[in-house]
Amino acid sequence: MNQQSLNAHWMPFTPNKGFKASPRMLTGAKGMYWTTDDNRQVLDMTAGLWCCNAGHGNPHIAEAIARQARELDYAPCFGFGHPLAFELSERLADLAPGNLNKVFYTNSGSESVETALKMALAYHHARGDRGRQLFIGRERGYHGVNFGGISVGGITGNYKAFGQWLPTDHLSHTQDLSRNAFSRGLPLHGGVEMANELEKLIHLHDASRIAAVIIEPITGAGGVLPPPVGYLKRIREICDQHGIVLIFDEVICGFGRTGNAFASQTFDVLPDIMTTAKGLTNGAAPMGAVLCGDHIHDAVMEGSAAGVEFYHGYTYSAHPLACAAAMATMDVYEQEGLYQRGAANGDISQYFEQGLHSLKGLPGVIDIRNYSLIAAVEFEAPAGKTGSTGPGVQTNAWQQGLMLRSLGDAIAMSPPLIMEKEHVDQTIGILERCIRQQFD
Ligand code: PXG
Repeated sequence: MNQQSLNAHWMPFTPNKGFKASPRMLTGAKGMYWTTDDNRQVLDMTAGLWCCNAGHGNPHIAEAIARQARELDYAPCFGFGHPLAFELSERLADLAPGNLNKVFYTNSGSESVETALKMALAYHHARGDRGRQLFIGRERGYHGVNFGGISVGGITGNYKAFGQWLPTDHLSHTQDLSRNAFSRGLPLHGGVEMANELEKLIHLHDASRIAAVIIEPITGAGGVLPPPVGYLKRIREICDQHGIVLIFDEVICGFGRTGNAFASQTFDVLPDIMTTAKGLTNGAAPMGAVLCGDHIHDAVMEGSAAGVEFYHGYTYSAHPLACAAAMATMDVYEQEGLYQRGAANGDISQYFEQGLHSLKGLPGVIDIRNYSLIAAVEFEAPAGKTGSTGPGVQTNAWQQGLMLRSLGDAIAMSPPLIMEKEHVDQTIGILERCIRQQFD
């Protein structure tokens, strides 16, 4: 590709000048591997952007999308329906835990988050509890890039140029290297104590003003931080005591990443509202879904005047092609046993964990953390704190045939759930070399 043809595309979350000076082009993908424009095979340890949980190029998913495009390419979803949207909703409700039985469709994780925040407000509003307008997020939380999401999110770069326009406060993040560095699985220390910080925020703001707490069960883009033991349960208890809606953002955790369909099942904590996207269609079509408890839905239905009950929706909500992709994706997850494949105590997760922790002691490595099939290796920050160390390792790994995700001074991995031991071996071999090359 010549330089001219690279100019028009303003790329998202990308150092555009750097990319255009040295492009990294993906031209194909199959199973665990990308094909590049210079015909290399690169191992995908990121499942794209945490979304291709069944690996790439699954024929069942591809055929379902093609078939649907021929049969019903588009259907308006305001005041009209198409059968697949209802079938998919029933299937998702069956898959989800507890009373998360109502499904609202979006086109992305960011839109799922906005939808969930609005659902929480609509719920309180419908019940006459209209003072509840404030949201509690968490430092290092990533909830997409729309204005609600960047307000409840806790990643400075995402809002410093744009502001945080919703009334919010934030819990502290849960990383504690002094006590929990090199944890295998959930960190053991500080869970309940960290969750109790929510009580302080409630005391400060008053429960009558707080609509919802939104957190990722495992912080993803903020650095992969599995919750310390007891943390999520304690957050749930405190929300219950104070009538606060609990939203789990499962955009990354959902669809098998933690060894169950959803992390709320893995950690046995039921939220009132759950956001999903990414793995819902294996990344093959843009789609998100918000699942809410019957109590949330019913309160809005009962508390609204005749007519539209929830003034919200997208032109492409429940898009037929996305619904077809999601149905086919769930067939694949079920048939290949992928929801459970990454169980924390399962074969492949254990092998991955052992491989990762064998990197302990390498120069520059200050933490390794993992849960099920999500992991991060963290490096010393660069001297003088200019720039970060993750991008160097990521670039070097890419050149050596491995795609990782760099997150500040860490690199993250969230492989497709079809990963085999040979892929772990390949990853650890390249990663070790890259770490030595960067820090020795
Ligand atoms: N919530 C969570 C928990 C996410 O991880 C979103 C919402 C937003 O989803 P959309 O589909 O609007 O992008 C995400 C997205 C990274 C990275 O740096 C992570 C995400 C997206 C892009 C990059 O690893 N997560």
